[in-house]
Amino acid sequence: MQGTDFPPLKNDLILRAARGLETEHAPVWVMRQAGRYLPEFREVRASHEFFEVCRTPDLAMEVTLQPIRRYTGLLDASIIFSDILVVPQAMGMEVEMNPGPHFPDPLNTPGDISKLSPSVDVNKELKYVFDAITQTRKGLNGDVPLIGFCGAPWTLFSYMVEGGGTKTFQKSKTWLFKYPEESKKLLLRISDVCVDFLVGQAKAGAQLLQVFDSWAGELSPFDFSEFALPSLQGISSGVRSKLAAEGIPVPPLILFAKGANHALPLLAEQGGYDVLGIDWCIDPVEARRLVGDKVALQGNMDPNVLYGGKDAIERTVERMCEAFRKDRGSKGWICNLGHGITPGVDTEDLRWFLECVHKYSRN
Ligand code: 1CP
Repeated sequence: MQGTDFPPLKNDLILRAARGLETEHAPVWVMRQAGRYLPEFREVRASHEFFEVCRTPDLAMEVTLQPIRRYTGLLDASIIFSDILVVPQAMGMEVEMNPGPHFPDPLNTPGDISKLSPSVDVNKELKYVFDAITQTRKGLNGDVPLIGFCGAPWTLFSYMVEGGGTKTFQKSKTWLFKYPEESKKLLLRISDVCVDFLVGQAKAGAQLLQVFDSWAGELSPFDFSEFALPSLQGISSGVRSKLAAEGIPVPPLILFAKGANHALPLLAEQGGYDVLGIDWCIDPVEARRLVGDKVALQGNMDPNVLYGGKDAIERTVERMCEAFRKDRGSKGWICNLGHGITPGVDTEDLRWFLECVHKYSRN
């Protein structure tokens, strides 16, 4: 909990970049950096179920630290090992991981909302995440900051309604268009749980907080404003006010609304986040033009470039660094991929990516 003595932080690059400040080189981390592309991760997973790793602080810490150890001095942040689907679990839904998410009993109609727990005590249901964060923050020994996270309400809503991953979003969109008022109520209910969950993570020791709206790009600009935006604003304002009420400093808030680059001006203006993540479908110069100086940016190399070999990686990183640094030097950019790293990437190719970022983003 807050007040726990943590080792002093030795690398605050990402905290400075998130506040729009100058950094010696762009801080870099990789979404899904603890994952199946790492042999040491697969080894842990061979003898432990996915949610067992999430629920066991020793194991969650171990896999969170794996990429930090392997890429010593090259990664500027860690992200707690967990999943966005722990929130639907805390709300009373059963979720299996085999190997993708599967909900045996999804929300088929608004009548099913009554199956959710009427109120969620995150300090009880998600205590294991808070414990993992506190323990991992100590285990990091101040080497790099620790990021906490949650899924965005629209993305979680789609899993809860579809019962798993989907290509068409047919069921979740049926809800939006057939039951708009019930959908909005459910989205805000998810948002309230996310607020308490992120507040708890900050109190447990998370030094930045990221909201993953992986399916934001499935919504039209109108529907994004109508359905996704209010719950995203609810999260940023709720986290800020609840932490402030307890006299706890608010960590930088990052929003990654994948595929919703059309919403960058709106989110920079009204989202309430310090950093906006961007995917690879927008040029960094254009993204900066759209958001002005209001927020820092995070991104945005296409993760599949990591399959293109060392030359392709170097050329792409050099171009990306030039674009993010154009006219503003090293201010307000956190380097990352434009989405999570995938299981087939060669660990040495990721190392090369990180080395190139250090080289080409240096002042
Ligand atoms: O067998 C395994 O180990 C399963 C693979 C895996 C991993 C490594 C899953 C299942 N989740 C995770 C960890 C995870 N998930 C992290 C850990 C921290 C890190 O980044 O290192 C994080 C941040 C997530 C977040 C997450 N889970 C998102 C948002 C980010 C994104 O990639 O868009 C989403 C959409 C999920 C759902 C999920 N969990 C797992 C899978 C395979 C999926 C996606 C399935 C689908 O495409 O619908």
